[in-house]
Amino acid sequence: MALDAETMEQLLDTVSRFVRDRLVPLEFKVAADDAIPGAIKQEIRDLGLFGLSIPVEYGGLGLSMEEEVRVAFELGRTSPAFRSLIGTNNGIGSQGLVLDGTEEQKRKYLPRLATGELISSFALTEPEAGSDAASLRTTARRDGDHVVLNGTKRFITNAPHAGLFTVFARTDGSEGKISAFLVEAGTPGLTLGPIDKKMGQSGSHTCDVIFDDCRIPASAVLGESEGRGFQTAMRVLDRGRLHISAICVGMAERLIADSLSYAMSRTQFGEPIAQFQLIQALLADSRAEAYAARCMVLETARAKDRGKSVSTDAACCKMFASEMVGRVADRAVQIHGGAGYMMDYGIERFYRDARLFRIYEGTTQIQQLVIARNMIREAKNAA
Ligand code: COS
Repeated sequence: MALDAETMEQLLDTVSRFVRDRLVPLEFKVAADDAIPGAIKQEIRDLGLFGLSIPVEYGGLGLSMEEEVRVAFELGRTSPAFRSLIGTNNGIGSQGLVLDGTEEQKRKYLPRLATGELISSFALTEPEAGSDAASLRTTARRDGDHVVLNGTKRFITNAPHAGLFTVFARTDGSEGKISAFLVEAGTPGLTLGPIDKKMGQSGSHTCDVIFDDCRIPASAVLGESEGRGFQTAMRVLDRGRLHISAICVGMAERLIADSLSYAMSRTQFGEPIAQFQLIQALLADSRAEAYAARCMVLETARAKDRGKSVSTDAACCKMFASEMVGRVADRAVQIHGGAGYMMDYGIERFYRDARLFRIYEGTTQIQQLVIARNMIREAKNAA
């Protein structure tokens, strides 16, 4: 544990109150404006939420995985756009640096990521390389003391706001293996596409990142050596998948609370609908599934903190929790009936927002593949 029990409880209490009192009341506005108010961004910075997972020596809170997922349970209880704002700095945008960056690279960027002064993005996905991340085509050609990047990255979360990109590209100096590069916004040859129009998660932004003869110093390769980028990406995703799972749990718990409260106040056939067993079944199924996901996430986070490799279990969590919140959101719409379908109640917004969880940081099908492949490998190793 990074924090003592009392400090951790205080942090959870602060985040929980911040979510309830400051963020939840803004959900409709953020969705309508497709933007998080500047004052709220500053409050999020002041709370230290950009640096949850960044080590203390670089200005972050340095939370353990268990502590991080417990904070994520709280953050999940509101529109995911708020979480997305801090998501890349805590997850896929910073963890490559934390895991594999040189000391100089960490000192240069992590303190500003921890405060939220700098936003980071993880540029892996391409138009032709989504689930098959290893087939990416962006190239990194060595030219003296420089590297020249060419290619297009797609659906890159927070790219419109990012000051730093971790870019995955195929290097000629490492027999076509993938390397990760730290590229700053404003570098000539780096341009952004228009902001994508999405099904949900308004207030969180993605866009293409285009490299056209973008020259960066050769020292911008993440870590000491070329050719290790794919492993870095996979390790970053192992961690990110746990964080996303915890967000799914938080959202499910929020939807269950809203559904219960609606079912207890909405009267039909002369009784609150919560009295009807068919509604009770919907509530109970959601509660049991959310509880199962919470337990899985905590158990896997604790195992990671003990130093265990959790690639398989993190994939199990991501698969189960993201599918679970999809079912819970669907039941929440059903319990709310016509009101669940109307924009004024906000439930349909969560239903759309939740859909992304089964897709990003590895689709459900990719999690299945990771789980089964690891099972087969372990069985072969044990034989
Ligand atoms: N940790 C460390 N290294 C890992 C790893 C992990 N969790 N998973 C794989 N690797 C390593 C392997 O050990 C292998 O290393 P060597 O080349 O040294 O042997 C290398 O990475 C390639 O692994 P593998 O052969 O399994 O790669 P594949 O291309 O067959 O498939 C999947 C890998 C499908 C699992 C990967 O492409 C993936 O996760 N895809 C989804 C991508 C994703 O989540 N995209 C979302 C974008 S970010 S929002």
